[in-house]
Parts: sequence; C-alpha cells; structure tokens
Amino acid sequence: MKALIFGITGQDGSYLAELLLKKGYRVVGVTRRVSVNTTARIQHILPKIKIVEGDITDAFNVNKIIQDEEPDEVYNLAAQSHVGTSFNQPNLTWDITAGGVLNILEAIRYSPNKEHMRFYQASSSEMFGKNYTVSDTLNLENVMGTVVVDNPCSNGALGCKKYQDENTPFVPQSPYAIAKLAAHHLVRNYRDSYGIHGSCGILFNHESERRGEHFVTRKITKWIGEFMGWLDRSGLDESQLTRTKESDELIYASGHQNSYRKLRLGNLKAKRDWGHAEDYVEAMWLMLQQDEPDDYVVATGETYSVADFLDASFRAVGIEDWSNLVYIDPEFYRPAEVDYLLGIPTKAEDKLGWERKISFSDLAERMVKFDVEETRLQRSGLQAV
Ligand code: NDP
Ligand code: GDR
Repeated sequence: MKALIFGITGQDGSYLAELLLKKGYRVVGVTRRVSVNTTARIQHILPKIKIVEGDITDAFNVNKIIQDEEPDEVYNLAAQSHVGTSFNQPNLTWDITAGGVLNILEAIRYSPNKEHMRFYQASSSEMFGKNYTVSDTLNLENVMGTVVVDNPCSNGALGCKKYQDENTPFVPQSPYAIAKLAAHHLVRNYRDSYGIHGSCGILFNHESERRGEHFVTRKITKWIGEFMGWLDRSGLDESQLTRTKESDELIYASGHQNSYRKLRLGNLKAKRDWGHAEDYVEAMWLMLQQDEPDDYVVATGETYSVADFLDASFRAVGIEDWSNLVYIDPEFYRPAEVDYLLGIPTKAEDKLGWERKISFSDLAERMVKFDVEETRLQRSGLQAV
C-alpha cells in the first residue's frame, strides 16, 4: 500500500507517517519550499520515506503529484492551521485551507485510479464554533466512563449536558473555521457527485511534544521548560520569587539581580476537549479502512479550560500557584472566541473501534517533561530526541 501525505512536516503528519511505516506502507510526503528546514519532526524517518516538493495551493502541481505517485490513500493534513493567525491572514487561510482541498479533490476526480483511491480530510471541531447540543437525557457518565462535564447549562436544568457530535449544526467563528467548513462540504459533495471515497475526521484539539509552539498548550509547556531552566541557572527555587501585581510583566526573586518575563496568554476561560495526537492519527487511518466513506467526531468526551491546563502543567513541576507567573495580554485575545468544546466520539468508537489512550493529565505531564528535558539538553549542548 502507498500513502501520500500533504502536511507531513506538521505535528499530525509526523505521527501519521510513523504509524503508516509501522503498518508496512510506502509513504510519500509533500513538503513546500521554504527558506528554512521544516523537516525536524520527520528527521528520524526521512530515510524511510519519499519526499516530493509541492504546495497545496498550486493546482497543477497537486494534480501532477497525485497522477505520478498513484497512491492508494491520500491524507490531507496541510492547512494554515492557526485560528488566531486566520484573523490576520484570512485570504491566505482561505487559499490553503479551503482552496487546497478543492485542488486535491479535482486531481482525484480526474485520476484514472479514482476507483481505488481513498481520501482523508482533516476537518475540525472549530467548525462547531459557538454551537453545541444541549441534552438533559444523554447520560454521559454511562457513555464515556469518567467524564468531566460542564454544568449547568444556561437553562439550569438538572442533568443538562452540552456537547458536540456529528449531528450538531456548524456555526464557525473564524476565517479558519469557515475555510475548514467549506472543505468539509466539498468532500461531502465530491462523495455524492463523483463517488469519491472521501472521509472527514472532525478532530477536536490534539496536542503533543511535537505541537507547534504558538498553540496554547505547547506555549505553556515550552515556557515552563525554559522557566525551570532559568531557576536552575540562577540557583533559585520557586519559594524565593517575589509576589508581583497582575499588571507587572516580570518575575523577580528576592536578593537577585535577574528578572524573567512572565508567560503571556489571552483567554484562560475557553474550554477545549484535549487529546494526544498519537491517538488521533490512528482514527484517520481507521476511517480509510472502512468500505464506505463517512465523517466522524474524534474527541475524548472531556472538557478543560486553559486555566485547567495551566494547573496540570505547573503541577507537573511541583508549582501549585501559577497566578504570579502569568500575564494576561490582550494581544492574545481573538476577535471572536470559541468558548466551549466537548466532543462525543461514540460513532468513532462503535464503528471504527477507536479509543483514546492518553488522558488529559498524562498529556500535560508528558509535554512538560519533554520541554523541561529539552531545555536541559540545550543548555548542555545536546539535542532532545
Ligand atoms: P500543523 O500546523 O502542525 O501542520 C500543518 C501542515 O500543513 C505543515 O506540514 C505545513 O507545512 C503544511 N502546509 C501549510 N500550508 C501548506 C501549503 N500551502 N502547501 C503544502 N503544505 C502546507 O497542523 P497539525 O499537524 O496540528 O494539524 C494537521 C491538520 O489537522 C491541519 O489541517 C489542521 O488544521 C487540522 N486539525 C488539527 C487539529 C489539532 O488539534 N492539531 C484539530 C483539528 C484539525 P510547513 O511545515 O511547511 O509549514
Ligand atoms: P485552537 O487552539 O484555537 O483551539 O485551534 P489554540 O491552542 O490556538 O487555542 C486554544 C484556546 O486557548 C486560548 N488562548 C490562547 N491561544 C493561543 N494560541 N495563544 C495564547 O496565548 C492563548 N491564550 C489563550 C485561545 O483563545 C483558545 O480559546 C486548534 C488548532 O490546532 C486548529 O488547527 C484545530 O482545528 C483546533 O485546535 C481544533
């Protein structure tokens, strides 16, 4: 079997490539020409995969790659994937995140191998935006095992639950989410119109040690890693830090010259359903092993706020109270926010046999440990693996 991955240099692309290699696939990855090397996440598997140069916004190029490679499975993970950036660069986001998908679908539509080719599109929980389903009958505790449910809903009904699943209508809140929704509908339309075997994974947030450094989880764990390095270098421990005002942007230590820049964040109240990327790429592959194409929610069934992630991450280095270490910066607030995401993956569990293995607290702990170790290795002139 041969798989073609658009977006192989990203977080998910790297884990998916590893998974497919383990399953015996020949893997071809598309990378775009950039002025710096972007293959850090796949460096360790480069000898085992084939790399072709391409950009998803170039229709001729996408078409040529698909006709030349004749893959059995095509995974599209390429996107301008940062929601905040999409407000600043909506045109670019549209061209890559929506237009790029159309280019792939057209290439598959006219491929002589269309009948044998299967396509995965990376849809997103951001498409739900500000919408959720309210149920006072669904017993999430029974469906999901241990579940953290945000309660009560605005109507205050006892046992009222808020969640998103495949039946929740989409109300996207950003140029990114709108582009993803356009792509999602294009896949459905090409399935209905031309019989293309195209499936969309509506994936909720998934993070990892390889997560991009501008997403909130990695921004937090990376900062913690560097901060612990600063404490270590300065011969300090947390108890020596001086309590500062919220408006103060720096951290000081009593009797010490140095100061350190606080972790700058935006909205800490937003809630997300966070899993680990390694679990989620398995669901992508499972979708393409089904006889019939379909769309699936992939999530954990739990929701936590950004503040909860801060709690879990700081706890991993023994810090209980982080309020003195975080500075709230309006720069990181978005013009429109998605306040609440909690996905119900029952369909993926039942039909695909998918299950998530890594819990929220393990996720935060793994990321923090990795970043603490990475800082330590950088200081000693070595490199983390
Ligand atoms: P990343 O941002 O880590 O990776 C995005 C990938 O897209 C990179 O390989 C990037 O290449 C590539 N890319 C960007 N623009 C182009 C272009 N014009 N042509 C070709 N390649 C391009 O994202 P993730 O791995 O986190 O996510 C994978 C996909 O899943 C994305 O589509 C994302 O929107 C979606 N998604 C992610 C979720 C998550 O929580 N992680 C949840 C739901 C959906 P380069 O290295 O050159 O920048
Ligand atoms: P999200 O992820 O927008 O959910 O999109 P991100 O980590 O960027 O934001 C999550 C929440 O944290 C709040 N936040 C901050 N976010 C960032 N990036 N930086 C900050 O400093 C900060 N402070 C608070 C945000 O406002 C938001 O509420 C991710 C991406 O991977 C998408 O590609 C994917 O489709 C969705 O997840 C599902």
